[in-house]
Amino acid sequence: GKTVITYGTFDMFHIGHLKLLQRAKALGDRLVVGVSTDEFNARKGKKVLIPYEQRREIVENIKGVDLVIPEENWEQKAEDIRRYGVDILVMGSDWEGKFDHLKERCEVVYLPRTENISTTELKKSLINF
Ligand code: C2G
Repeated sequence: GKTVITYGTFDMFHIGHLKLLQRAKALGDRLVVGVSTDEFNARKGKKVLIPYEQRREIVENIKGVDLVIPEENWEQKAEDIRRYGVDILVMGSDWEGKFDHLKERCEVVYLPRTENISTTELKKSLINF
């Protein structure tokens, strides 16, 4: 069967994350998800509200997700593709082109982001809630 991998922070899990994971899984038979650790997000310069352990537990319990691994750095993708026998790397279109160097190792697919939802927007709407 085909193994698909994708990576993300998945902070304040929302419909955009769900639709990405669903579409990624539809491309294969097994879906591996790399969830960014709190330390890696700090290095990404990305503020995160929900701690890694909770983000990981939520993603692990999403139907269709077969394995969750920690994403600790930018460099691990090539190793993960080898280690998990990955056939397809899937990312949302905001990453378009950024992982083309991995095309030597597996298929790389960028899927359109889901409109009108993002963690940033959710945070903004919470302020006035
Ligand atoms: N996404 C989406 N639609 C949205 C929001 C997010 O399709 N409205 C997708 C993103 O394109 C990404 C995934 O959902 O593929 C996870 O989004 P984030 O948690 O924001 O991921 P990010 O912090 O960009 O981390 O090494 C890659 C990075 O870890 C990606």
